[in-house]
This record gives sequence, C-alpha cells and structure tokens, in this order.
Amino acid sequence: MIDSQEAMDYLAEKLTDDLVVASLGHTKYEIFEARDRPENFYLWNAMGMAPSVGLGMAMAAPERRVAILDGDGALLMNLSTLATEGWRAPPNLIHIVFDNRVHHMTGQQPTATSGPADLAAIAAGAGFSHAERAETLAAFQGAVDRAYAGEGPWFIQALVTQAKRGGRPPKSPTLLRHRFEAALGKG
Ligand SMILES: Cc1ncc(C[n+]2csc(CCOP(=O)(O)OP(=O)(O)O)c2C)c(N)n1
Repeated sequence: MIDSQEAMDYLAEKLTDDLVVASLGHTKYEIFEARDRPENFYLWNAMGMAPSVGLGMAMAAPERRVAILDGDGALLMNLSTLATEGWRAPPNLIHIVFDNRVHHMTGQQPTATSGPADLAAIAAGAGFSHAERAETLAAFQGAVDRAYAGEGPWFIQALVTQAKRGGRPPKSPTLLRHRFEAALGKG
C-alpha cells in the first residue's frame, strides 16, 4: 500500500507548467497541501467531473501537459469518461487515480474497487495507450516517471492509504477560475 502523502508529494515535485485538475475528494486537499499553484484547478462538489474537465483542457491546450488527479469514488461515478478519454487520446493527458477504495469524504463507504473492479484494466480496455496499477511507492514513482518521459494518454491507478492532510483550497469558483486563466495568460 502506498502512503497517499508520499505519492502526492512525489507527483507535486514533477509538475512544471502542467495544468492540474483535482477531484473533489481528499485528492484535492492533498495536492493543495503538497503544492498549491495557480495552474491547479480544484473542483468542489462536482463529483466525477475532473476527467471531463481535464480532457477538455488537454484538447484545448495540446502544448501543455494536463494531469487529472482523481478519486476512485468520483471516477466510478463517471466511468464512461474513460471511454471518451481513450477515444480522443490526447498525448498530453495523464489521469491518476488515488484509489483508497472508499468514499473517504462522506464516511468511508466502500467503493467497487474494494471489490473486483480493476480501473487500470478498464482504462486499458477503453483505449489508453498506457495503463498501470501501482501497489508500492516505487511502482508509482516508476509509472509517473515513464508518463513524464513519453507520450500518453496515461492512466495510473495508485492504491493508497486514506489521506491525513485536510487543507482546504479556496472555495470561490470565481477566484479559482480567474487565477487559472491568469496562469494560462488568458486572464
Ligand atoms: C453527485 C454527488 N453525489 C454525492 C456527493 C457527495 N460526495 C462528496 S465527496 C464523495 C466521495 C468521493 O469519493 P472519492 O472520489 O473516492 O474520494 P475520497 O472521498 O475517498 O477522497 C461523495 C459521495 C457529491 N458531491 N456529488
């Protein structure tokens, strides 16, 4: 099992001018505490929508790498998005799921990945050129390194512990949008 903080800290170090869209759960709190930056677009309440937003970003900004940081519960709520990502297949897209196998935010109800659901296999079947499942920090780091060294779309399922960090990003959508647009030079 991967310590969620160590995984997110490793990823945060890799970011250059990448656009990041963070899912509504603890993934968002983790990346906010690991490395808040204007290029991070945090979703509040919009469960399942991070990959839909991130796919749009990747297609609209092909010159920038786009990292979708997702939760298992959120992705399972909008699983069909994997088919669209695999079909449109932007080479600048990396979709990482921090899979803690529960809905941590709402009381730790188990998700389908606590059972047989294999998100990496589903992503591969949906057309991702690379889809890996990481159960150790070394495997996660290796997958991230490979994703950063070549073209995607990449899907990484990281089996993580439940997050302990809980720092809250700004909640104003207007503020988040404006600072994101400014970072893109479109403000
Ligand atoms: C459509 C919808 N249903 C339910 C919720 C309530 N909700 C907020 S976060 C969450 C769980 C998210 O689970 P996961 O993506 O696995 O992230 P974690 O909480 O484990 O970090 C739920 C059910 C919501 N925001 N939207």
